[in-house]
Amino acid sequence: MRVAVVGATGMVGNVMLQILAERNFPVTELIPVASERSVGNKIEFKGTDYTVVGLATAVEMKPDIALFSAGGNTSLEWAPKFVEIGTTVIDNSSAWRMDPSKKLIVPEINASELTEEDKIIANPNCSTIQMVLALAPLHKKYEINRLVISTYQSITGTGVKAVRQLENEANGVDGENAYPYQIHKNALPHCDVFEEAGYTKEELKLVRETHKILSDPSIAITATCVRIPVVGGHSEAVNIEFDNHFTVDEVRNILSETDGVTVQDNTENNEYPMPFYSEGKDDVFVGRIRRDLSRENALNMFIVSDNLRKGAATNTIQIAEYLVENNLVKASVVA
Ligand code: 2RA
Repeated sequence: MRVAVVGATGMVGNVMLQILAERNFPVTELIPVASERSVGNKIEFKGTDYTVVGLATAVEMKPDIALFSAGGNTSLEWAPKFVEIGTTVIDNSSAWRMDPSKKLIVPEINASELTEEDKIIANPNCSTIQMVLALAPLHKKYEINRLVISTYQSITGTGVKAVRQLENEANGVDGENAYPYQIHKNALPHCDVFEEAGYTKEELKLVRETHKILSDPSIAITATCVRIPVVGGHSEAVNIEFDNHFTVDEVRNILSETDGVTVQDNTENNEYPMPFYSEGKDDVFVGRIRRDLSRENALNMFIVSDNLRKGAATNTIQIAEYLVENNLVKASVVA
């Protein structure tokens, strides 16, 4: 496979390269793509140096698959240009997620929806992926009617500048782009821009993307997304109200049997998910599973996952793996 990684020098792009190698994805030729200021730089991938190219050059090189993590504007402008020359695009930005003609995929839930005609495929937002992976089997069994979500999101979701600022603030260095909110010792109730009715784009992504992935716009969903000074992954406290009766043991068993989910739930041993321990792993970790004593058929749980891996790069590459395994993408270059 001739594979382009668009945004190869960014945080998610770097993790994509790492995971392509880790999972031995059938890359016969890598095309690292970045902004003009990085063109010409070398990137090492599986022992071979590749030269970073610009977007126009990458299109001319006719990749079979292009993995995008380069922002919504770049995706909107360039994904169609790759498709024109036959490339299948998997995009990490929010640009295409709510487009009714584009599929929004978490492979364990809805990869079977994909066909050869899907040439731009949207990767959901990190905080959505980890949540729906745990909720999908419970929705199928008990039918969710309401979700109340509070997230505690890693600074890595904001990008490398924010991570650098966190380090600078923690080391008493006023970085040149001083993050004005003292994020190294604060909780910032502001992820992405404010949109309608006082909600941020991040909070509305959780609502809209969950409806689309679970194919159920009737679920009542409300969210508060908070940025906290950790780097290992995103955490979410989720309150779930079902239409039907459940037992906590049943829920634990269903989650334990769900691909990609690990249950960490033994409060006697202080065993529960934490971002420090999810970093570098692909699983979604679920714990603090307990009945909501204030409402019938309601449940609380705590969900943690590495937002750069399953929340972005790994999910993207799992989609690509599904396309290859099901012959939905043809390789122009055979190993
Ligand atoms: C964030 N999910 O955490 C968003 C984008 N990565 O900021």
